[in-house]
Amino acid sequence: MRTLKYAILGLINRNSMTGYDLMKVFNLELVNFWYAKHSQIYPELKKLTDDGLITYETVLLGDKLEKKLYSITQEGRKDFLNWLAKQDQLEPTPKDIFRLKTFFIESMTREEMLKQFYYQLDQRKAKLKKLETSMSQHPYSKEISDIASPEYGDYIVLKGAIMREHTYIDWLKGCIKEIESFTKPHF
Ligand code: FER
Repeated sequence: MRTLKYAILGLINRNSMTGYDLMKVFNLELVNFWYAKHSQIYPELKKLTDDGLITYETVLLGDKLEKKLYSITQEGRKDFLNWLAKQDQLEPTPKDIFRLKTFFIESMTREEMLKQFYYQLDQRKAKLKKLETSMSQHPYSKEISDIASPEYGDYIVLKGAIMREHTYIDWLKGCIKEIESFTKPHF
């Protein structure tokens, strides 16, 4: 499934925008949880246009610069809403290098284990702090309380991320505590 297709349709469904606007939203908002390469976005816009799911008008920006302003077509909106309504099966657990290393922990010394876990813990704490800062400034928690707003979607995604990081941190701390309390002679 071309998920990027739906990310783009979803954004254009909110507002008509140029490729540049779209890129900005990707870089500022979606990038938090949905990374896309710049090089993928323009070809996808072309495909969506060719398929009649979006259309564009050429607008003049300033004196000379022509830009394509994309809007969603009726067919595009139908496709997007169908995709939204579809129920998704769980995907396999995303790959995580640290988890794989953890699996092979028996080949590390106790010192290496702790070093690795403390480093992950530092990074996770920093990430959580960033997320919590975003939450404290989030427009939904401040002034909007309408679940039918784009801000609500971002807010609940962010809330989920904060909960996930708390759980991850608890797991790291639990492992550290266990490793530190373990005193087998060969350590
Ligand atoms: C945000 C929404 C989601 C945000 C971060 C996320 C920094 C992170 C999501 C994740 O890590 O799963 O507004 O702001």
